[in-house]
Amino acid sequence: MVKLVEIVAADATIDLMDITEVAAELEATVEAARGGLLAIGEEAAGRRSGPDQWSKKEILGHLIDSASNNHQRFVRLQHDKLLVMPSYQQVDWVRTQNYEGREWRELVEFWAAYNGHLAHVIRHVDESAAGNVWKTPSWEHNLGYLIEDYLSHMRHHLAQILGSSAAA
Ligand code: NI
Repeated sequence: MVKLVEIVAADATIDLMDITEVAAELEATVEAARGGLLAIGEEAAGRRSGPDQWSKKEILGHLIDSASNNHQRFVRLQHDKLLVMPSYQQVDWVRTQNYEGREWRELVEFWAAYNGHLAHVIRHVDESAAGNVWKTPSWEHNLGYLIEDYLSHMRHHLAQILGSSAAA
């Protein structure tokens, strides 16, 4: 497989993997986390540690939002070299969808299934599109970076939910 090394040179702060490896790592991360997530009880999943803190349900909701927003990026950036898009207001997304009102188990299974599809999408990405750019009012990154950053971001939040060792 073609390495992303050249095409993400402008986004050089990340560890570079090839696209197939990212897809496999994504699947492995979801598989490793799923059991631990399901072991968390409904009450614990909905508890906030402070008024401005997300509950576990809301953090996982934020990961579902990340999946849906990045799904758009991963597909659309294979059709256009440059997309100028509105910003994604992540706190508003979580609040508006009332993730507190969903059952924890349903959120976990939805998150896992959605990521199964995203791994499939990533595995079939047209690598000639990896340098195509998503531009918002506050940042711009290419597709190769966005794919790797998607996985890093997921691991960061899984560590918040499960404890740092469980999602490493
Ligand atoms: Ni986040």
